[in-house]
Amino acid sequence: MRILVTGGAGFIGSALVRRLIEHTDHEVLVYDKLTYAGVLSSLEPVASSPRYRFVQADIIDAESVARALNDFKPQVVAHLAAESHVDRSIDGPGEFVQTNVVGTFVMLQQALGYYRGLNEADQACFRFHHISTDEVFGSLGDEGLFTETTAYDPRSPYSASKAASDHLVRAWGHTYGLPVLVTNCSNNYGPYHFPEKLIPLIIIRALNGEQLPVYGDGTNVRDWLFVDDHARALQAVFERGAPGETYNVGGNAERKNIEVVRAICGVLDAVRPRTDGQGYAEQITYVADRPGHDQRYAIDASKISTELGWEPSKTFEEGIDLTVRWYLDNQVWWQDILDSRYATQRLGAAHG
Ligand code: NAD
Ligand code: TDX
Repeated sequence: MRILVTGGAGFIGSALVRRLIEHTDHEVLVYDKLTYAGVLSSLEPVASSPRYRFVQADIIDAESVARALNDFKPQVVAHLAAESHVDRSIDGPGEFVQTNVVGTFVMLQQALGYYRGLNEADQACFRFHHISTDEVFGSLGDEGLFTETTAYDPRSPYSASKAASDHLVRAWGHTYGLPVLVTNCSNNYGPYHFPEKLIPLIIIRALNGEQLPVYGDGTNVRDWLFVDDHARALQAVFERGAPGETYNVGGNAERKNIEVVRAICGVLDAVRPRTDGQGYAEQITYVADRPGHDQRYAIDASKISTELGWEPSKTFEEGIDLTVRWYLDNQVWWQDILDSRYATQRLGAAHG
């Protein structure tokens, strides 16, 4: 198949593209604006493949989107391009509305025009797969899980913009008959994760001898999924998922933030001990909470398991060990980001 991946230079998009080029016969066109979060070196492992192409463009630019669709003629649009960081959405929500809401609207309109121009057989194969988040469901207490029918209750500018885009995608399915798929996934982690997010930020700051900032009391819970498992889920959904359906994707790996930070410190203590004999946990510092900080997210992933046979392959302990070792072995990848784009400073705290 030919698969157009928006946001393919990002964390999850690049994992999907590396998987599709390395483990399938599919052809891939990455469509990416290369914002601060777009990192071309994440695609270096597949850049020389004849089945891989790249175009630098904005999803808000309807003409560029139409050109990419008509030139590449994809069977699948995997739409991952988004502003993705909750803290940045607190500081500057406008970009989130532009890219996540208006950008998704442009993608839908252009995909619909392209779809209508296909013959019947090609229409039957076409899928518009929208990649979204569990944050649209809001925040859980100690009990319960998000299912595909949980009511939407987004609470941050980021999750509100993703919720809006999910609604647009489903509306284009119901109203215009565009064959859409939606996936809502929990927190991803793994190699090539941009250093603004908790796990890479903690690894890098630990290695640099800096404080490890834990928001609030560190009891907030996230359900962690290794990014390659998410890429495998996305492939299962656009290859075998039923049009119009939503699938929740999660890692069955709920951890409090403080447990995540301590787990990273534990791996580092074993693999790269501090030279002064102290443990990395000495660097943990509780800091002012994120404004509107959601307490707990947790996914019930039984639908994708039962219907498409997908399961996460890694435990959190295996995944975090692998991830810490990847950051130790790939300092060139993240040092370049620290030097040129973002140096792990606090974001999103000013409005608390
Ligand atoms: P990311 O921030 O790492 O990457 C986003 C990519 O989109 C970047 O390459 C960026 O250059 C590109 N992009 C941004 N604005 C664009 C625009 N206007 N036009 C074209 N390209 C643009 O994000 P990620 O963590 O890889 O997330 C990918 C998708 O998955 C997002 O839609 C996000 O909401 C969703 N998601 C993320 C997670 C997570 O834990 N990271 C979990 C669930 C869902
Ligand atoms: O320095 C930090 N200290 C800290 O305690 C950072 C950056 C975060 N945190 C906390 C906030 C969250 O409770 O750690 C948790 C994880 O934070 P992030 O890595 O910013 O992720 P989160 O806000 O949970 O959102 C992520 O998962 C869902 C992605 O960024 C989203 O794109 C995805 O939709």
